[in-house]
Amino acid sequence: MFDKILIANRGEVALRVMRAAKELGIATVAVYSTADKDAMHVRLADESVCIGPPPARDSYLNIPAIVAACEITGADAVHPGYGFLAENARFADILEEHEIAFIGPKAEHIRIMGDKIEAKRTAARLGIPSVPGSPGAIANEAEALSIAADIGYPVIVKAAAGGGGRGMKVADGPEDLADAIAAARIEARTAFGDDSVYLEKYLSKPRHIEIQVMGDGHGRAVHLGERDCSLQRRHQKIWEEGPSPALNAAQREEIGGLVARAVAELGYVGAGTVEFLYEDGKFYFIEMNTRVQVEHPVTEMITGIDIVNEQIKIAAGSPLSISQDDVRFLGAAIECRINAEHARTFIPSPGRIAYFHPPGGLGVRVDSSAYQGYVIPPFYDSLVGKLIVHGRTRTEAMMRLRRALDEFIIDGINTTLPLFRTLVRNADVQNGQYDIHWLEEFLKTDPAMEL
Ligand code: MV4
Repeated sequence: MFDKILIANRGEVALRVMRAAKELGIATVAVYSTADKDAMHVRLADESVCIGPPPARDSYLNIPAIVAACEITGADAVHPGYGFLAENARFADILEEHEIAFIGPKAEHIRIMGDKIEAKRTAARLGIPSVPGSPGAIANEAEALSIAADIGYPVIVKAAAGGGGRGMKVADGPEDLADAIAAARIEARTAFGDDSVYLEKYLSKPRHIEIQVMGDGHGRAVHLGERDCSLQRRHQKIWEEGPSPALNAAQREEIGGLVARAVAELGYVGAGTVEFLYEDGKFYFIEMNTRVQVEHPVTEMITGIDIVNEQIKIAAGSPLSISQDDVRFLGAAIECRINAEHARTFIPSPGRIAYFHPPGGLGVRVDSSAYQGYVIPPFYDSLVGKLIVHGRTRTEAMMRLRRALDEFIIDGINTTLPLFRTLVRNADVQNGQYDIHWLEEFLKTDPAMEL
């Protein structure tokens, strides 16, 4: 087992990783930018190292500074959290060259899944269904027109280097295709420095359902069920829940089993999430995330499995401590991402938290690094904390969420708490009747939007 883990991250996820390390008897090192000298992750770590000025590229993305922090403190492993360097294959390679363990998958698998065309090809080879489309990158307009005619319109043009929705354009008919390709290429070149694009049939009203998996690289893998992340705005998830209101136990076992077998065959190491669009009872692979995700607590609440603890043990070479038969799904969990933003305009609201009172009680979990008097810096994401509730049924979880949201007090900054208080009372949300477009449509018609 490791002696000392350096956490190459900040905020709630840095605390999340430290909690798992501490329970395994492992010492922790925090790294921080000068903007984060008063941050809770610095205070709760055994040791801390300042790695640079506020901009992330000079601190949390500064690979030489992070490697130096490992050498200074004698850390033998790095947990990257999510975001920043979590899916940077070069970072994983550099750590290996320095004989520091990367708590995550093999660099090879990070690289494959970072290329969306390669990821789809790999999924297909492993028997995972995906959206009909071009077999690889589009060479020219003529090829695109021919493939689109085969699969039928509307089609979507996606950046091979994309993800998170950037570089995507929909074409409703052949007359739109050339413009869609040109626009997607420009966006892709600007955002990723790579203008390769591919084509897919456009699904008009899917849900976003993702399967949590863990592999140990010894040929074993399990699935931990699904999360429904359809409630999102501009590709930012705001509400995640499990199980999905759209699936039954037989469907869960079928897609979960398929994904777990594929991940085992791939020789995947650690935690991963296989993302699908789900429409008319069918699953279509879109991407795989090779990191622990923001919404992993939803799965932890319904399975009782500590995903970060398992990540650490697997990275240290242990086989998976759980078999598929050990995984039991109990009740329902919902996570709300509380952001430091206005609840209707989503304008960021950094600044001092004048008063902070998190909810508590049975089935309530708050993952946050905020505290009363803390000043949220303007340089990073706007997540203040995550409220996760668990209940024996989805109805119980919803009532608990309503109660916990009413109890949560954050003064001094704007937060998205009021939006969640509205959503938890909404009939469509209560009935689980939503797709990936529901929230943006709702926000257009919500009377509170006028405020
Ligand atoms: C799609 C799609 C419809 N059809 N692919 C957006 C992010 C990227 N990961 C994939 N995305 C989509 N791919 C096909 N063939 C619609 C989306 C999409 C979306 C997907 C998941 C969650 C939210 C979304 C919001 C808009 C569009």
